[in-house]
Amino acid sequence: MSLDIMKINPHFEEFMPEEYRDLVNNGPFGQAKKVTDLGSFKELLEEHPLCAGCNLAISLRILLASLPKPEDTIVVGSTGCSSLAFSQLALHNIHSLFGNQNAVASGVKRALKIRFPDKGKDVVVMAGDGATADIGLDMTLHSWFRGENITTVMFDNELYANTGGQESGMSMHGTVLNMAPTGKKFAKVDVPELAKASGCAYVAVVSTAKPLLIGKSFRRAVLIAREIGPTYVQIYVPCPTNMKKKSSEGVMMAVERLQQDYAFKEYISPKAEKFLETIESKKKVQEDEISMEVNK
Ligand SMILES: Cc1ncc(C[n+]2csc(CCOP(=O)(O)OP(=O)(O)O)c2C)c(N)n1
Ligand code: SF4
Repeated sequence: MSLDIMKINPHFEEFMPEEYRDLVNNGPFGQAKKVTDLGSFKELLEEHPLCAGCNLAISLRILLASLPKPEDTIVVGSTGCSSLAFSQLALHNIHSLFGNQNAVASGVKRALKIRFPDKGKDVVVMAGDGATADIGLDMTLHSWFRGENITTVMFDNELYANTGGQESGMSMHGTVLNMAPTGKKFAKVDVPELAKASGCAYVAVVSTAKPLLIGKSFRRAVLIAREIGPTYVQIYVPCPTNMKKKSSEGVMMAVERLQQDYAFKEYISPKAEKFLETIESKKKVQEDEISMEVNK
């Protein structure tokens, strides 16, 4: 997609569906939208079929509002609850076979580099913990070993939600689930440490208890992946449905874990740190100039 493609031919304007016109005229394309702007523009995800109170849905909405260039972004998804929302996504997206998402994303990114050598296209994987750290772990790790310029986001709801509640490698030790009635027998896999050891230039651990940090870390991850190397963002997205909680209790589950293992954490490689200093100080100068203009 590009901004040119997003424009409607004036001769067809009156025949286009209202929703589409709204997206072109009021969507985030070509504008730098932020999490705090949510609710003030036409969003890229609407009327999704995920459960009421689903934290995965909340985090997806935040991620989409934080994309640096939605018009030049391709999302690669995998089977799981998140894939049910991708059909409602107003972005280029590919549904890959369960577990293959990082291999597919690597190919897409390489092809786009050849096809559009002068135009950065961001390729972002968004998948569940089962897809990322169990069935797709080899694809995930090997994309990091190869240093692919892609961002991987794991929606960590600590179980296989879409198939009714089996344990995953990311479930906590002892957790009892619909299909793990005697509790999980081993510890949660430490994927952020694996990501660091495997060559990720940026790793963040965050949860729906901290929406602004989801936006900030994801944006950093996408920008660093463009220039430096693979990046990884792990988001705790409690699943009230499978954990037998009320739909209103999901975010509180994330808040409770803030004091435990799901406090915000970031790892930035020295090269990525230098890169961030340059782009974030440039942005600060631009913001200061805008606020000076506004206050004149
Ligand atoms: C190759 C393959 N194996 C197994 C499945 C069955 N399957 C569908 S969704 C799913 C679980 C997904 O779990 P996770 O990645 O954690 O995502 P969630 O549903 O929790 O968001 C499984 C095992 C499948 N669709 N394809
Ligand atoms: S089952 Fe859980 S993860 Fe899946 S849509 Fe419902 S709340 Fe979200």
